[in-house]
Amino acid sequence: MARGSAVAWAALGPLLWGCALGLQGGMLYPQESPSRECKELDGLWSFRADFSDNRRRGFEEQWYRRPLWESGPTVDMPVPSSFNDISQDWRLRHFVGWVWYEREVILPERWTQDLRTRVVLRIGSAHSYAIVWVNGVDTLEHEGGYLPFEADISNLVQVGPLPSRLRITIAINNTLTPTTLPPGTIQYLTDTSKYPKGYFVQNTYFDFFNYAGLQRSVLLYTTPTTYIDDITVTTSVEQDSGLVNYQISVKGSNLFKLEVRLLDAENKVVANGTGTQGQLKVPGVSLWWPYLMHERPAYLYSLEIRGKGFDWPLLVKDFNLLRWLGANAFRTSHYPYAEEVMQMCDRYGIVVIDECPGVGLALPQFFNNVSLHHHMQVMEEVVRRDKNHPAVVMWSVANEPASHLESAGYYLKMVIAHTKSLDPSRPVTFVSNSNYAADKGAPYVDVICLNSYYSWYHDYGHLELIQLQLATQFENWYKKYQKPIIQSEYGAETIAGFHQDPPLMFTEEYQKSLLEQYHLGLDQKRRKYVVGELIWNFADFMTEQSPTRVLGNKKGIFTRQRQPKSAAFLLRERYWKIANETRYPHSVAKSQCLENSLFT
Ligand code: GCB
Repeated sequence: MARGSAVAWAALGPLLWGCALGLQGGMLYPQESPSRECKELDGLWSFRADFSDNRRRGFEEQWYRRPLWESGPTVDMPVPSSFNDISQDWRLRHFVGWVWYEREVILPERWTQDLRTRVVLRIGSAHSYAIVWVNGVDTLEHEGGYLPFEADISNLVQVGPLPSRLRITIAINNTLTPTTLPPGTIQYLTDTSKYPKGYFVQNTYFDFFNYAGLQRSVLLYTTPTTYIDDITVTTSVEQDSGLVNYQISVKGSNLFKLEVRLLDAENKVVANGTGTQGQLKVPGVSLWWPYLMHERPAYLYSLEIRGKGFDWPLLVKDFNLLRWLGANAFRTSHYPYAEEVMQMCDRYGIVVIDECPGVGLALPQFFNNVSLHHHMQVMEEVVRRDKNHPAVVMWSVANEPASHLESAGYYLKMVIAHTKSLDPSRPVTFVSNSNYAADKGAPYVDVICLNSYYSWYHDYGHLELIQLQLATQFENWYKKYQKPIIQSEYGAETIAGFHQDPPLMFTEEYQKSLLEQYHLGLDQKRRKYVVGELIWNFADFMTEQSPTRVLGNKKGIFTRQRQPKSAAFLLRERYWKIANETRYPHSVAKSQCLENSLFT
């Protein structure tokens, strides 16, 4: 047992209570403590893609039985990263099928000899289906990228006085099918006058490159054999006191004593408790509050992590840019981000709409029972992982599903209801681009989130129409549902360095003018029922190749290298202005004071 295990939330987050997860066990972020050790396996792994016609040679030849180099050539592959961007072999960039990763590890003797130690292998994410062997033994399988999974491997490593060398083999399949999330289809092209025999392509229905591999950290960690498996924290405020309800799940034994200590940001104990559940009271609490929170829940901003391969320097740069802009929120479009990103949001006071990989639900056949079941399971995994983050203010179960279909209406109703049963304390939404009169999922959401691209995907160049069309959009939706609305996407493709005045599409001037028109429209409704605006997108990002994408999606306010386009300065002015107005509603003259106080 982690003696005196501390429940260390300096921050008070939204309420979450009675979480009814169907999943077995918790998924706490591994942290070192006097009773827990971590061993990160980031770095170089051996790698091979299975280029055989049926992509199954690895299974037929049982590559996991022996070191990978014994069954054929391997290449170096960094973990975490997406394998697509690393090699000069174009076939790997577009590879669909099984890839194999392997890493040997030497374990400390106390991990293998002390039977009171539990050894766990944890994979931060593997996109999309993964099978894991430890020393050739089938140990773990997981479906779905973007979320962590783990297995207790004590039995495999505590096998007597053997050398403490461990071989971890992970086979990952990135194929997207009608029942994966996101879904996709494999299309065989059978006209032999155009395509070689057996030729197929992976079709996807979303707008980002299907990067794959071990994109987040892999690690080993230990716990005692009696251990804390999960913690659920919910909070509330009573006058100037913070109330922290906790529920702790202990596994391995019924014989334990649990001391609970609540630490503040400076590691000072601010409250104590005992037992697996209870309430801690913190008098004179300073509440977690979103950075630059306005009178409305959010003024939001969307963020993309390069190739999904987790990378600290890029992450810190992105948060510096968010602060520079004065943005206070984003949506995890369109899949859960790394846990380290969520921790940064807690620390920097950035509000998050936590979106699952329910993107590309574009075809009727994607709304089937198998997918529905998997989608619910994914929401369980998202809520289990992120429930204790104060930054999370809402769950999003999907982006732009074909929500005009009857079958989609039922499907969304079920996923939303399930998510609410997992976390009754937070609102749930999905992001719609359907017509207000046709949308079958909107009745079930708490907040309406809308994507629209006026004067971009239609009425090309006609910026003068934006205000009218935006007002119509808001009024129609509000009249029908009377729910708060977030403009969850708007923007324009912009190639940095393209200039034209008067503005033409693809230039920096056009992006700026388009945003200005949207902002005029948003300001009309901002103090009424529109509670957020998220520009698409924070930075340019890679997509599949197509005639409408010039080396990826260029709707970023920053380039993929994180340099500002002209619109970034416009936004910076707008966000700081809104922040100052809403923080100091009676003295707009203080225009720079907030900015200065935050940066000195
Ligand atoms: C959308 C999608 C987003 C795309 C964007 C675009 O509506 O939600 O994934 O990247 O439009 O730029 O077309």
